[in-house]
Amino acid sequence: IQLESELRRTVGTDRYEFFYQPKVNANNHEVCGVEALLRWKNELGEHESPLNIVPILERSGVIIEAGEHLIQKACRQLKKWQANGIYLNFAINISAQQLLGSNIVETIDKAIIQSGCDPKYLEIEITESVIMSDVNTALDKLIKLEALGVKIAIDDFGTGYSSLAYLSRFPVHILKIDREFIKDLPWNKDNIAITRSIVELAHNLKMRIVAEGVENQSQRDFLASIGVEEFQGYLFGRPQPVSEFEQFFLHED
Ligand code: G
Ligand code: G
Ligand code: MN
Ligand code: NA
Repeated sequence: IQLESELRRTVGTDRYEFFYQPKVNANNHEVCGVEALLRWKNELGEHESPLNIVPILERSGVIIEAGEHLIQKACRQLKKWQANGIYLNFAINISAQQLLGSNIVETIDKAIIQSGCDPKYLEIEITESVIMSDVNTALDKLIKLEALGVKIAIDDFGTGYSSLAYLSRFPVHILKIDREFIKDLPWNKDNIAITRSIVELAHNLKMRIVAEGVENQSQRDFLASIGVEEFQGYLFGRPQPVSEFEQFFLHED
């Protein structure tokens, strides 16, 4: 309860911050995008993980207002990079309450207009299980979000008991293969088969594939060999504050 009221009290302040993790192109290993990952600073100045924070925000409903500020913050950062000639895909995560229980379409539309960012670089990451929890509402929202010009990514794909054939009815542009299937590649025969078939189906459905949790070169080489377009993971970079991200990944050369 104390944490909840502290989270509520600090909505819209810089106690809510994004760390940025690079996504790299599988062919040339150049940074082609980022995922913005929430960190919340406690009274001691320590960064709390969204794994602890987001469930409390969701339960208390604070996620709606906090999320509006975060979406605005993300769009302002995207615009800032675009104004400096840096064109990266920019992914934000949207929770169940945000997608299904708020006016997310209006919130994102407003943030795009107020920031002046080009929305075709904005990606909305939604987990498969959130979509499957209320298929009709999710479909309605995703169609409206797509109409704003943003891209839709399915996060943690492969864990949520849906099928790709089913998801093909949804406006989905990007599929992120869950870390769980990546971690013991290229040794685990089941996961080899699973990742191969996800990639093949996704490509037939004209979706782009991102592998998350890429930690070593043998994973990277296997994933490249089966046609994955983008990698995200500790092999290429950890989530880090904006200044470090800019310093390490956006240096001009
Ligand atoms: O970066 P980290 O591993 O701590 O993130 C854990 C999870 O928290 C992510 O998988 C993501 O789904 C969720 N998350 C991260 N940032 C945000 C955010 O800004 N909003 C929401 N709703 N979820 C987030
Ligand atoms: O749930 P979502 O996929 O949005 O979350 C991304 C989370 O995954 C972040 O919290 C980030 O810290 C974590 N992450 C990113 N890359 C790696 C990786 O290579 N290995 C592991 N174990 N976790 C990672
Ligand atoms: Mn994500
Ligand atoms: Na994920």
